[in-house]
Amino acid sequence: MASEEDNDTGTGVGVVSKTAPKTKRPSLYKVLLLNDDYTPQEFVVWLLQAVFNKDAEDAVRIMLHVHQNGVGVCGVYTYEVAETKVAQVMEISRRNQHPLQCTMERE
Ligand code: TYC
Repeated sequence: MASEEDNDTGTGVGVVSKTAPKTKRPSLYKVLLLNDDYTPQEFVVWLLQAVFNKDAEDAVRIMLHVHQNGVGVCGVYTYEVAETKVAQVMEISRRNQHPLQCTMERE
């Protein structure tokens, strides 16, 4: 493709244009843990540390919030990360025969 830069037939007058780079911020998703009557509290605390990288204090706080309120936020992530965390929670819970449920919701 011919341009001002690669031939000698131009007028010597060019157009400088600059468009701002479009960096669209990704949507974020809350990963929600649901309460149930059967999953042991210690398992939920362990899971929050293993899957969501919470320290022991935060893990206990989140577990108790879910226990008392029925639902709680474990973390906020981009779509694919949130999807992976939900899948990990469901799989680890299933393997341990706990009915623990986890979902995600756009912020
Ligand atoms: N309610 C459960 C119990 O008393 C503990 C629990 C907490 C279960 C949080 C699930 O997401 C949950 N053993």
